[in-house]
Amino acid sequence: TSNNSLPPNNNNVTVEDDRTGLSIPTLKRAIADNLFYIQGKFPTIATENDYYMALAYTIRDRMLQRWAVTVDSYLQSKTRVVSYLSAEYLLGPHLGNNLINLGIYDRVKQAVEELGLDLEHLIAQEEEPGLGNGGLGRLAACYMDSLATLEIPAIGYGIRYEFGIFDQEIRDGWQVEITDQWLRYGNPWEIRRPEVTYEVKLGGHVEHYTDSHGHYGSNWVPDLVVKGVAYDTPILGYQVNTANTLRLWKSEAPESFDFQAFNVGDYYGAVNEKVICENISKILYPNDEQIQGKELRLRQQYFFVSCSLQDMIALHLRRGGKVENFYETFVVQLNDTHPAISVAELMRLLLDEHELDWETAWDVTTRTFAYTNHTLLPEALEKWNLDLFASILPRHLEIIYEINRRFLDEVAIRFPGDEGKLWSLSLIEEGEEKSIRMAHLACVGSFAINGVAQLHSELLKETVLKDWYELYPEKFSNKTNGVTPRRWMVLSNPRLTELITSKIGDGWIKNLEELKGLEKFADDGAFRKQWMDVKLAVKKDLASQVEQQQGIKINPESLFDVQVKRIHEYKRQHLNVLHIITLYNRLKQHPDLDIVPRTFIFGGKAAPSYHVAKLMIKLITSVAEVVNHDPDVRDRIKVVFMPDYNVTNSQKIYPAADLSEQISLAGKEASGTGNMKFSLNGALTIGTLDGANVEIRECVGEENFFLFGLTAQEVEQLKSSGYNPWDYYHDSLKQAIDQISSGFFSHRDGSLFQRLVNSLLYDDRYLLFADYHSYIECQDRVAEAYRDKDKWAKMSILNVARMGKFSSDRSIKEYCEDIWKVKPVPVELYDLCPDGE
Ligand code: H2P
Repeated sequence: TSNNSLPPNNNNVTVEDDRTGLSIPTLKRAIADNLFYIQGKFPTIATENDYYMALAYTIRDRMLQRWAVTVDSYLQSKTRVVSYLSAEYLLGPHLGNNLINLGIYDRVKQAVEELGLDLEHLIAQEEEPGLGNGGLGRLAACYMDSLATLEIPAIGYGIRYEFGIFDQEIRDGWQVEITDQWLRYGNPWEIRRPEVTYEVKLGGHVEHYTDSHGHYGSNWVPDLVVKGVAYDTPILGYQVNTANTLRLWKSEAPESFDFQAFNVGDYYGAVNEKVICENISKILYPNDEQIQGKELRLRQQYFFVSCSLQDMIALHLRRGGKVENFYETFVVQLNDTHPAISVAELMRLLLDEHELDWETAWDVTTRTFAYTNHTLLPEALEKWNLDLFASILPRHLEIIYEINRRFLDEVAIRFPGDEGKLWSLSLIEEGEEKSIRMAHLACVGSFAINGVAQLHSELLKETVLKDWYELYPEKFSNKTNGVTPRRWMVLSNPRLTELITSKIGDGWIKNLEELKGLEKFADDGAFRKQWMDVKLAVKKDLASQVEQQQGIKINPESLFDVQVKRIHEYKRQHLNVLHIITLYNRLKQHPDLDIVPRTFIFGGKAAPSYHVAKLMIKLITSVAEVVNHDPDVRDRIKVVFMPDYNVTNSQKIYPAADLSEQISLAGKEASGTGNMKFSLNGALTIGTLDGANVEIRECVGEENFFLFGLTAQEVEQLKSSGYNPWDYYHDSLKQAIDQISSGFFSHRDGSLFQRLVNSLLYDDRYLLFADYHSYIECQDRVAEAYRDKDKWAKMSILNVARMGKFSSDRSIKEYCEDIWKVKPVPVELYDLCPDGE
């Protein structure tokens, strides 16, 4: 790969550096070079993955100067840095996104082609880091993209799980979980920083002492110390120099301790402890019902929080800051309560390690944190059993007691004689089993609290955080979620990106409001046709993928009706199934009925121990089997369950959808972000007035949105007046339910779905029956609308044109202005090691 005829080194000729150059020959040479010198392979024996790795290193090289300069400039500057603390990051593959953000997608495609390779195949080689469960982790990833694009000094902290969210296979219609070995072939995007390590204590007891100056102090004597090692990944902004850092912690055993064990001759004991240490960052916990009481999860949360806060303090001191001014360097956003232990940990670090007094430490702490809530479901609010907590974090328990004591004094002054208030606001839940309420810890320790959509933020103030709102109304605000148009349009839907750009230029990629410019083409017949041609082409791609992977033939001209998200009863995938069965029964009754052909597409994972969710998957696949094979249906309906729904797969699904199913029970979905991705890609929404659906409908116009179902308020009324599912159990709903319970879809096995059916008949917490008729009626309107393709095209164009609000850039700007008080700091590239140094 050497170049024998180097141009003469005079000032008229630029010699491109093989690690930074962007010309096609240089890129080709760099790829070949990395293939040989990093992968150790000749082209003749290289696998596609070898080429992917060679390309990934080639691209990483081209990011490094931006990254190093960005980090350096934050250290030099005095401006505040946003620290995003999240136990989950659902990043999706990096390669394609980095090419887009560097603005070199096309030239790299050409270089790769000239080497006889296909860029899309190489991109598909990447194993995505599935370090999250769903929307919450994906939101963190979109926010990292926007922070960098908006040139905001920021760092994301999290856990480098060795195993991310499980891979899902479908066997005999059931979900089977497979360990996600995403690091199997190495990860070219991360850099291990062995010098950036912190010790984290666990367990043991606390000793109190008074020193010679009469100062009272606490000494935490742990029974285990683990080491956190930083792994850094650059997060590039879109066509800016900023490359922020995502710093993920891996747990390891401290070097010291093998020796101790050797001294006492306990070799196996030492190995065992090493395993215990390494286990902490081993695996991402699925979003299970029974997450509470999982000791390892508490250790994980504390582990990453402690490493991150120690790191921030170290960086702050390195910038020359004083510890009592910590909040001037960092503002820390808590992504849900997973990192809420931060409040007690920062107090501990300030009190015990940096010897601040309580008042100063508390002042610093409460100027540092802000908390985002992501759910109203009471069962999802984290609580830790007090004894469990005490056994892992004895010092933090003391600190929490002290925070609580002082806080409750304040409450008692505000609400004299109101025992109920003390009880409901306390950080400790009393009762048979005492526990620590992590949301309360987050609320008391944060200067700002926000929900993730208007409705959600309102409901927070009326329900789960009502007493907190009463106490601290000024802390509350709303920050409606958003998604990054770079991944969710430019990367995943190049055809639509090109069409839009041909009409309004490419400014919308950074300023999504510019999509408004499309409105004036909504009545242009030729444009509508182009629009629908793009949609059809994308649908054909998905159809051939489905046929290839599952052998199911689907009609690209049919209405693609899609529901992809975690499987959960409140999200009501089974309501969608009831509609499918209803349509099927209509066809059986009137075989020649003229219906709009539909393809129902599902995707999503069920938490491994959430049995009803797994049964919902089995119901979908069982109904699919019957419907897809019944000759009377004549291919007018098809049902597809796409296995292993993840970021990679979803990038192919959103662009192909005609109809977006956002059918959660009103008041249950905090925001949703899939709803935004669909609408941005031209799907129309059928949805309830829940989460961000409300705002999407406001923006796109009610005439361009299919609304059904009870409102959150009506849900509450109906529930308090005594809801009875049997009141709705008649006609087509009864027929559908009876078929499920008679075994019609399960080879006459009437017991298979009994648990699911009973949960509906005898409880129906999520009011499927109450919303059923409204849903079916609305679906009929959808079908009628789809018959008029031209009108549909107009509605679809208007949906896209009016989605400008839902960029994560807008969300991040709001966080910056209202909560973080930070401004963009453009990064200027400079030579970090000029010649001769
Ligand atoms: C959750 C909420 C969504 C919200 C998302 C991000 C926890 O995601 O339920 O309504 O949009 O956080 O704020 P999910 O259900 O997808 O896991």
